Parts: sequence; structure tokens; C-alpha cells
Amino acid sequence: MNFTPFLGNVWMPTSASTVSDDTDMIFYFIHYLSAFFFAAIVAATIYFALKYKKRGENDKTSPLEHNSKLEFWWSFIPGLLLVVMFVWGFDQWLKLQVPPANAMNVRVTARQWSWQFDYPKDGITTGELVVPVNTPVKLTMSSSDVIHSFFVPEFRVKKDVLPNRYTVAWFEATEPGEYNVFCTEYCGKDHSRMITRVQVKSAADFEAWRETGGVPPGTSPAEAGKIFYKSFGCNQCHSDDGSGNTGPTFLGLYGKTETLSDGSQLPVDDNYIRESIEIPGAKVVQGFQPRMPSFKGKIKDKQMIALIEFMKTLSK
Ligand code: HEC
Ligand SMILES: [Cu+2]
Repeated sequence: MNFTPFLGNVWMPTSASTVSDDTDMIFYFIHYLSAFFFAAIVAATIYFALKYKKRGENDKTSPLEHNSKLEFWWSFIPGLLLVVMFVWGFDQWLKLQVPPANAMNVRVTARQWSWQFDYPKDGITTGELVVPVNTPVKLTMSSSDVIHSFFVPEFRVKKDVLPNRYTVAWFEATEPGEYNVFCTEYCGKDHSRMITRVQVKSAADFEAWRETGGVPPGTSPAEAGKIFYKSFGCNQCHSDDGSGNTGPTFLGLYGKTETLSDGSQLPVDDNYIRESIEIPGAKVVQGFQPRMPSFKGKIKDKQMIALIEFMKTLSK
């Protein structure tokens, strides 16, 4: 789980996509309009309550029954405002629905309780969404279990992620940086930990990332393993500091004797780790649910070695 602190004001997180300012304008319009009418109506209620308070036995109720002119205007003006809200909101909603034709494609898979991003053209799989700045990105999303929801507050993009069906969202980030991705549909025990990041990189940095699959040149295998541990999203379920999570911690894992769900024991070596990553269901650790997705075909040989070398550094 990675959490990047919010920047922004008391109302809104930073605005970092091409649609976020327009979406905020609609929010502010509706908000201040409602605040204005709330104040006006409460003030008028108090004023009339005092003005027409019954002051004595002979104080009679006004004979006035209604006022057609007033009734017309207090229906017409709110009606008009409602139409403005609807047309403005609907127009913005349409913009959010339709990704530009030149958008870059990324597939999003949500599951209890992690995110996975696949770049079909590059054969890259990651647990963090990495995108170039000023480029439209189209997300084709689905869930492998229950309903989740993809939400990046800074982009003002939120869309449900459903099993057995694809939903589409898109955004164009305007500021390089790191932003949180939250799941905003309650999806079980660790829903609140289902957080990852969007990294918005400059065009050059993004190209470099794409070339190397996320590792700077000259990185040692163990250091690269630490990067993959995050970029494949292992850290969404496995800690490296001994703390509990959906999966067992990696701290002290390599070389220890593991107990499986059927009570059998075996040493944690390279082969066991590889099998755990490629066929997670083959041997399930005692006390854990078989929640891990298979990374077979997604983690290349060098990356596998790097991950194992990284785990070794946690067992010293
Ligand atoms: C959605 C959560 C999730 C993600 C993401 C995930 N795992 Fe797991 N992993 C688990 C769970 C749960 C277990 C324990 C159950 C089992 O053995 O299948 C587990 C077990 C393991 C084990 C065996 C641990 C032991 O104590 O014997 C290894 C090794 C492992 N995972 C490595 C990885 C690596 C490497 C990644 C990233 C490429 C990863 N996992 C991503 C949930 C996850
Ligand atoms: Cu979720």
C-alpha cells in the first residue's frame, strides 16, 4: 500500500487533469447557488415568522389566498436554474464518457485487494499506473471478483469496475507527479488498503520507463527486485517489514520453513518462490486465503531473479 499525501485546498485536491477544472466549476456553481438560496430562504422564514406573529386575541390571519405572479416566478426561476445545472452537467458527463481517438490504451484489472495495469502494446504489467503527461489515456477496466471502483481524486475520474463486463474511463494528466488511486466501492476486508499510485511522467521519462520496464540502467538485481516488488503491486498484499496484510510478509521469508494449508512443511527456496508467483494456488500458506493472482507470463526471467534477490536481502 502506497499513500501519497493530498495537496489542495479545503474544498478540493489539486487539479491535475484536463477535465478537473470544468468539473469543479459545476460543483462550485451548484454549491454556491444552493448556499445562496438556503441563506435567502432561512432569512425569509425568520423575517415572516416575526412579521406575521399573532400579537393579540384580535390579530386576524391575512385574507390573501395566493399570488399567481409570485407563484409563477418562484417556479420558473428555480426551473431554469435546474435546466442550467442539467445541461452543463450532462455536457461535462459526455466529455468524461468518450475517450479521444488517439488515447493510449491501458487495461486495468481490479481484484480483492490490488490493482493491475497491463500495457498491451509493450507487454508490461504493473501494480502502479505509469502514464505520460499531456497524453490522453484510455482505461479499459474489469474486475476478477467483486465490484470495485477506480478513483483518482486529482483527475476527478471515478468509475465502477465490474466483473464480467468492461467499463471505460479516460483522463489526460496535466501535471507530472504522483497521485493516489483509490478503490471507492466497498469490496471486503482490505478495501481500505486497496490503494495504489498513478505516476505521471514527462514524455522522455515515460519512454525511458517503457524501454526498461521500470528499472534505471546499472541497478543491481536486488535493487531492481525492490522496484518490481512495487511496480508489480506485490506490496499491495505483501509487506517487507513484517506487518500483516492479505499475503505473508516477505521479511525473513527466504530460507525459512513454511507451513502450508494441508499442514505440510517445506523450505522457502528459489523454486518455491517461483512456483508461488506463477501458480499461486499450487501451495497455499497456512492461515492465508488463495487470493494471489498468477503472474505467469507477466514476470520475465530476469525480473523473477531480481525479485528473489530482493527477498534474500530481507532475510539477513
Ligand atoms: C492480491 C494480493 C496479492 C498480490 C498482488 C501478490 N500476492 Fe503473493 N500471496 C498472496 C497471498 C494471499 C498469499 C498466501 C496464499 C498462497 O500461498 O497462495 C501469497 C503468497 C505468496 C508467496 C509465498 C509466501 C510464503 O509465505 O510462503 C510468495 C513468494 C508470493 N506470494 C510472492 C508474490 C510476488 C513476488 C508478488 C508480486 C509479483 C505477489 N506475491 C503479489 C497475495 C498476493
Ligand atoms: Cu475494491
